[in-house]
Amino acid sequence: MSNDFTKVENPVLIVEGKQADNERLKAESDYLRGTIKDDLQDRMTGGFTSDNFQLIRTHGMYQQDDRDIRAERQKQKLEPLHNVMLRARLPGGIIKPTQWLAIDKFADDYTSYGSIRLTTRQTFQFHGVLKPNIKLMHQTLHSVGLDSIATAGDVNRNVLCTSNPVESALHQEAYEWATKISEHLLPKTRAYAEIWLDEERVETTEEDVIEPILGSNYLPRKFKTTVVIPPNNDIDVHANDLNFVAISEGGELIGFNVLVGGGLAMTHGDKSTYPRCADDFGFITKEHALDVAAAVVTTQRDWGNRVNRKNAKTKYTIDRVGVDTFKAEVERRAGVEFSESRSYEFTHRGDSFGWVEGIDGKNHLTLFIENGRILDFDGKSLKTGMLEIAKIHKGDFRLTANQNLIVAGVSAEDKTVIEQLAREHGLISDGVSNQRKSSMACVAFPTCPLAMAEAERYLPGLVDNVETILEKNGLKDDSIILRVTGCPNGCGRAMLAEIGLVGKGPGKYNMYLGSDLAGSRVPKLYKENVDEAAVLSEIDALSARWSAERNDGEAFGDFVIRAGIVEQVIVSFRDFHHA
Ligand code: SRM
Ligand code: SF4
Repeated sequence: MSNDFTKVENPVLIVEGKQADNERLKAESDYLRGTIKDDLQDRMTGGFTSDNFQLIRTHGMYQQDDRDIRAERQKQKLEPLHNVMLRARLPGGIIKPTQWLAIDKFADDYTSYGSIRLTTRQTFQFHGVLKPNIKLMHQTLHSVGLDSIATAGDVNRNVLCTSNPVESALHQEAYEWATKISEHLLPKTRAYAEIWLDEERVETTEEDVIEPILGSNYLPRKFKTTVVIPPNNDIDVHANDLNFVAISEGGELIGFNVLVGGGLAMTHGDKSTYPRCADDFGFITKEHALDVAAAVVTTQRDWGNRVNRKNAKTKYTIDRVGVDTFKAEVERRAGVEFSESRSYEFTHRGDSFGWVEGIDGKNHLTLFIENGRILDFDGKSLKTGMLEIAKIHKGDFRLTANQNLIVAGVSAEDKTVIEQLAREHGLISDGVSNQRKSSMACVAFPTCPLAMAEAERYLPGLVDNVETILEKNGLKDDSIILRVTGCPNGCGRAMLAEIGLVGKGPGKYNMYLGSDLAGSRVPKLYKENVDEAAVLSEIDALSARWSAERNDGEAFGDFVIRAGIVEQVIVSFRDFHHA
């Protein structure tokens, strides 16, 4: 078989109708340039106008304003205090100490929140960068070998890789694949370099194919890819469009099982939207990874719904055309046949905190960073601590997909001083409960324009209360995977939690129960539109039953299903009903 990425117009598989406005703006954008360059010079507004508001996303930025002060500014007849959030591209989450020094300084000097925010997709965000400083931000990143290309918008996003610090050779190879896949699927337009780095434009002719993989209209919707090393599903495969599950023999990578079509977002009240687990297409040897990645992306590019953005992601395309049809098209385009899936098992998610020694003899320290927010708090100078570590650290840092950070590759002689710095600055504190370490929230207020309820700012206090409840119910050292997202877009991956709280309105959440430790199933709606008092009283009652009735070692999510508290949802996502 030979590979063939050319577009196949199969009318049956293309959704007819008036295309979404985003399709027009991508088509008219001159390969993501728009008029961003001119807009940057316009100081009458702190924001970006018309299509540029969307187009800057493909350069890794979102226009935002601080929602805490929005009403006050409106009263004063001022425009919202526009600024941008930047999300860096960091395949596999690896960042060098020298790079850290640069981003630390930029966060201090040019962001209004002064923080570095680690995300659920292994990278960092700056919040609150004003228009006059945006170009400098990209140039600063570029000067240390970083960029923010394609971390947002209708493209393939930052490629994740399991942060496995122990099996160094396997991790290294998986990480290299994550980097190669990221590069392979990146937009090829020079728009980013021209706008932010002042690169001269090289004129092209009509015959030149600028975007051989993404196409001139890019993808119908965002697209997410991972490389995962079982047994740790720390990157949550089922949140992603395309996953390469590393299959190894004797510690050596031989290939990947390919899982396609995961995604978590939904819209309250719209039953055509739902979370969905990815389907296993089968095994490929590793040399086919790039062709298969391109084949999945181009199939989604050509068959994805460009009429209704709410149903545009790969998960909906697969449900519409059928898994077998989608898979056969991927095989045809890649010139590869999937063989039977190799066996593997995910047993857990999340990070293991503290020191571990890798098989290469190096030491790795995983730090718990609550909500991924690196900032100097009262009594916990996390940002200064990270800066001090970066000044002396000779290895690298690895951001995890759970908003935490690994100080990786520490020699035996540097262990003591690094641990001392981490303790001095509150980056290690012995009193953090297992429950806190198993809890996660998305950003939400004040920066996220889509937030319906608090998440990051709400989580610490919520966990205080849950800790008290668990202790009362004899579960002090136990934990429940608890995740909060401020709206049903699901950035904190509540739809893969044992208890997922999904924002419905101020102080109100839908409560979902029943994912498992490995993250192999989506939880089910249990209570709708509940406030904190109701959430806590439910957690009290449910955890008391779990404590009294659980089988030996039975996790909370498994218990609620066995006890009939909620039904199990595994594969039938078209039957996933929500309010
Ligand atoms: Fe997300 C939009 C933050 C991971 C699904 N997400 C947003 C925006 C940019 C709001 C917006 O569109 O204006 C949020 C910015 C908040 C802020 O102020 O920083 C936002 N998403 C985040 C982050 C920072 C949450 C965090 O606390 O870490 C994560 C950044 C990831 C990264 O580094 O790339 C983040 N977002 C996710 C995930 C989880 C994942 O991928 O593992 C999901 C669910 C998985 C999925 O895609 O199905 C997710 N975000 C969304 C969606 C819904 C997409 C959809 O399919 O409909 C939106 C809204 C949209 O795209 O229209 C969204
Ligand atoms: Fe914002 Fe909603 Fe994502 Fe939270 S889940 S960051 S509220 S878009």
